[in-house]
Amino acid sequence: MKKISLFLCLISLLFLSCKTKEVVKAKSIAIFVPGIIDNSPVYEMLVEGVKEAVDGYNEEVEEAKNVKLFVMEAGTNQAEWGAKLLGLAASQKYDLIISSNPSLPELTLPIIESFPNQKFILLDANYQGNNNIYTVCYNQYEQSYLTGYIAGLMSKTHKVALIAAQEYPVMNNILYPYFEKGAKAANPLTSADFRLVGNWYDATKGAEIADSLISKGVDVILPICGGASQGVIKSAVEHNIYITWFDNNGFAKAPGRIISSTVMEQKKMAYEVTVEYIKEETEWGKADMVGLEKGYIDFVQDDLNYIQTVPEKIRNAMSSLISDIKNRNIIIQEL
Ligand code: RBF
Repeated sequence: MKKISLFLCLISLLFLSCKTKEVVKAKSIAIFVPGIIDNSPVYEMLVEGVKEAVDGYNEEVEEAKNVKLFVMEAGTNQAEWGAKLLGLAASQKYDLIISSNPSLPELTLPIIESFPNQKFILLDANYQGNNNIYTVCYNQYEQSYLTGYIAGLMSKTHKVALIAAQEYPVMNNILYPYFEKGAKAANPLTSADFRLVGNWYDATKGAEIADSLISKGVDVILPICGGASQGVIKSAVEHNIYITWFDNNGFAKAPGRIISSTVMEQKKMAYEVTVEYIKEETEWGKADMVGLEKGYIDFVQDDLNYIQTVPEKIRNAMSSLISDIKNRNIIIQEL
């Protein structure tokens, strides 16, 4: 009798321990970088934010509950992104794939059809109503307008330009038009040129385009071209013209030449959405929109390089425009 009850006891212990294991099943996350991390602020911030959230969580919990993290750099050949993303989902190793790019929702939809358990959090993207996807989109109307506005105020030749890596809907419908709008609002005489590198990495081509724009009188350039931006900065330094920087704080890249940093708080956002996911609080199917008012778009005003490079009068004009947008006295464009 004693033997039987010992046996039953052992069985129930075994059962309990299996159950406990099931409860603590650790989550696994993959970051899908559509491009290369280096020199792409949006991707640098994405990876930093997710890593910080995972590391912070793992420090607090027992090892069995540790969230596993894998980073995939999909590279610059965009034709391969779909297959690489599909490969990640098909491995069924990752509960969540987190990424950042406006073109991502389109790539995930056929994958979700085949792998209905695969969840995606997509930043810098906008897609509503699919229960496997949660997106966050930044108000880039505000971000581009503010950038154009300071470019227009600082240009002495009244010729500014945007050098883009490639054309895409957000670039063609928001980033360039609102950069131009801001520049003209600052000074109606301003013209805003638009040039394409053709990829997100070629710094030599970036420098060539900048050189040619400068030879035509352009004296403020906004580069949105990943690694190619390095070439644009090099040219700006050589010719003593100005750069307006986008997405993160770029003042240190060329002190005295960078006149603004219009940032998206993607690191903070990546951190927050990862924590939310780990806590199982993600609002699947939702598309969040955030801008200046909520603090996820910002214009850096306290950097010493900004204060030293931009005259006080122009800094005051920027400060009052920013307050007007925050207080909704001026609405650039609702999302
Ligand atoms: N931004 C980068 O900084 N690096 C990239 O490699 C990059 N690749 C992109 C590829 C595609 C197809 C699209 C639509 C956008 C890409 N972006 C990239 C731009 C990014 O999503 C965002 O629009 C800009 O960083 C401006 O905020």
